[in-house]
Amino acid sequence: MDRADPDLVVRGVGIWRGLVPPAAQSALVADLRAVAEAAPFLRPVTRRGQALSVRMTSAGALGWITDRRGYRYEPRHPSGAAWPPIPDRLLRLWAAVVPDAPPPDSCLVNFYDAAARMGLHQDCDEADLTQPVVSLSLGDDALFRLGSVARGGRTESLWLHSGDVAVLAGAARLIHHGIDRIRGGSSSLLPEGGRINVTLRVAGPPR
Ligand code: MD3
Ligand code: FE
Repeated sequence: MDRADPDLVVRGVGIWRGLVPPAAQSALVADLRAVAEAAPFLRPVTRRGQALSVRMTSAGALGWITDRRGYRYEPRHPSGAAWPPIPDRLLRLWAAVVPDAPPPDSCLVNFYDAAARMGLHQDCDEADLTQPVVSLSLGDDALFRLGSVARGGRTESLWLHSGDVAVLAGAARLIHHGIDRIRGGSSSLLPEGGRINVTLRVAGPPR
């Protein structure tokens, strides 16, 4: 897991194709199962009460939550338990792709079934928006859409596959992005199918 340059750069987003090899993908799925056992997947709702189609949980000091009170980072799962620690394998992935960044304090785990989507949005709930975000795709292929920092305008789409890693840094950190579609049955990594996306972030204030 050590390739200095991304395979492609789309609108400033660096993408490493298959950076995580199949055996490591399986090990990561086992790590994430343990995370979900300690912090069960949630079906989040927006402030307006709209259910997201993506199920979510987190690891690390802070987990991203949305409910009737809105979007935010919280130190605990709604059960009241602290989020489990970020798996070491993911901390090593972060260090390999963003060696100059401080360690991540948040690991958001998104689960998509074949019908799930994520609308175009910006990630701006983190305290320091100059810190990078690292994303890892596992399982079924996903059609990823990239817009601009400003709202509106043209967008560009590409498929993400299991083992692909995206790094969102610099000007690309505030770009609009979303997931339009999951190609059900395209991967056998997850026995029940679907896709997991893991995003590692520095969410809290500098410490
Ligand atoms: C571009 N997740 O969790 S990952 C999210 O596949 C999120 O689950 C999507 O958007 C997913 O917020 C996309 C790729 C990604 C993640 C963060 C970004 C792209 C990004 C932040 C800034 C720009
Ligand atoms: Fe996002």
